[in-house]
Amino acid sequence: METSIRQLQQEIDGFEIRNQKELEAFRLEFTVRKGRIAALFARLKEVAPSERPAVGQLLNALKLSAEAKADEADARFAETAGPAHPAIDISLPGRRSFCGSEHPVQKVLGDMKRIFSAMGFSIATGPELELDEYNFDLLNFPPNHPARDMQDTFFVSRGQEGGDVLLRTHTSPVQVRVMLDQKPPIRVICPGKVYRNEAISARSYCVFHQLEGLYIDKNVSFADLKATIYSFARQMFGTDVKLRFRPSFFPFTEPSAEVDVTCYLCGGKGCRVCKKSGWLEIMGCGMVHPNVMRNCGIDPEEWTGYAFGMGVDRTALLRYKIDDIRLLFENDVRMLAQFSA
Ligand code: 2NM
Repeated sequence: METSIRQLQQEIDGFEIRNQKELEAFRLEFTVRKGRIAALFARLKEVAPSERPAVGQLLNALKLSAEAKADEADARFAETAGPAHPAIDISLPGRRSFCGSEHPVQKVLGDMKRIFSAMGFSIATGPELELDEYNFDLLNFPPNHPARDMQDTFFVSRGQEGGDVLLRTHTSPVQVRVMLDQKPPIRVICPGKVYRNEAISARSYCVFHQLEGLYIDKNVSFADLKATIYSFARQMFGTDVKLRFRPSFFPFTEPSAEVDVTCYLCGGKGCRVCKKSGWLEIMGCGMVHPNVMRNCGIDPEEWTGYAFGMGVDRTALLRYKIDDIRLLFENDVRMLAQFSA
């Protein structure tokens, strides 16, 4: 009996407990009610009565040392690890994943792109970080034009070799790149983000979206421009809208015009949105200036072209009854979720 006790003591002392699993195994083998220590206690009745007290003491010492070893290991793990069984309720329903939706600006841009694509325009894109040369010089902006001012344009670095770097203020530099790259006939639209350094309010923001178009071919006339804009406006704003072309000025077109559409909210009767005028301004346009053609390697004696440019965000605000342009750029899912299909 005493030999058995000594052997078991050696086994207990030699048992390595390095983790919860091993601690569990240790307890199952030695200290539980049907463990090996309890088995030795059960054999106590086989011992001669005169020796029982002494053997009993040995057994008690064995039991205490095993329990102390287990408690020591337990305390050690409690310091380093969390509970053996983390509080996970596997009966809880899982988190629902949610589906995204198209941004209102992209919905409007999508419609515009579809309409012009059906008319034979291809889509061109370009960098948002531009060179002064493409954003202004080649587009016939005079050196001291106010748009080149710090107040209007975000300059990223000035005095770089190759010219000032800026955030494009319109998508026209994309059209410049197309003209420099391709021979006419050219028929492209250029959608994208543009940047202006102006005061931020509910109606204007430092970033917005534009879609510009360019058509260059033989004998392109202002009548072609008007027909294209008419077709676009009827598809975009409704078959019964009327258009109004007002003379205007842009450095890159001559002649130039601004285009109004009869207010599609009040039908032209006059409301708060059209400021009682019955008209909404939708774009600027004109015949591409011969200087721009020449700057981009196209002979204005051989080719003519028209160009137009429109804002996208204002149409999105009107169509979806959003009252602050900043909501379009905050990416708040509570706002975006309202435009899911
Ligand atoms: C507008 C209005 C009128 C325009 C001109 C050109 C280019 F590159 F051909 F010269 N691109 N975009 C243009 C013309 C843009 O936006 C209000």
